[in-house]
Amino acid sequence: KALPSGVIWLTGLSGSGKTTIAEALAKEMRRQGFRVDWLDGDVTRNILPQTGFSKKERDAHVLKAGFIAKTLENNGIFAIASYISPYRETRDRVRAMCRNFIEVHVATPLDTCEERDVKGLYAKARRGEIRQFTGIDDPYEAPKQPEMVVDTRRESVDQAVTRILRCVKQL
Ligand code: GGZ
Repeated sequence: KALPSGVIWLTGLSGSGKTTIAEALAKEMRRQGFRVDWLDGDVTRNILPQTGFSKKERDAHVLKAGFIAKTLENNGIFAIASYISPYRETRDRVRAMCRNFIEVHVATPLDTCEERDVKGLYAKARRGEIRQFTGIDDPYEAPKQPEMVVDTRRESVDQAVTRILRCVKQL
């Protein structure tokens, strides 16, 4: 049986661990013979135009990424997408474009993300140097029925990858 294609959509706060999980997942899936492409918010933001953080701009960014993801899926590739993608309705619009859509909520709580503050962005947001920062002065709407929830406080990256792969293999 041919390996399936699909879209694995990682959503969560900045610093929740989306990029780390996406990278490990892509590596493991390639090792297992899947054709994989990985789209990351931080990367596509610098490539796709319309890079601001208003609702309108975030929605446009997420929909463009969703369009690329579904195009990859239609061509036999597994797209792994890591985006804050804070708006539920917009994620659901992406879901509707795809055939096999696995929404993974990387549900690391705000206080943990803020404690880690890998890039110092939360500190800047608290000082008001960055506006419209997700979780601080901009909303994050958690998925209501994601295919999977990952809590990086309780689960290692490898464990999360293993569970996501189990979901993939049920397709
Ligand atoms: C949220 C911001 C902001 C604001 C800059 N709000 O964790 P990071 O640093 O490395 O990745 C985040 C990235 C957000 O890009 P996304 O494309 O994932 O967002 S969205 O889906 O909403 O389009 C973060 C950084 O940019 N960053 N300013 N105000 N994150």
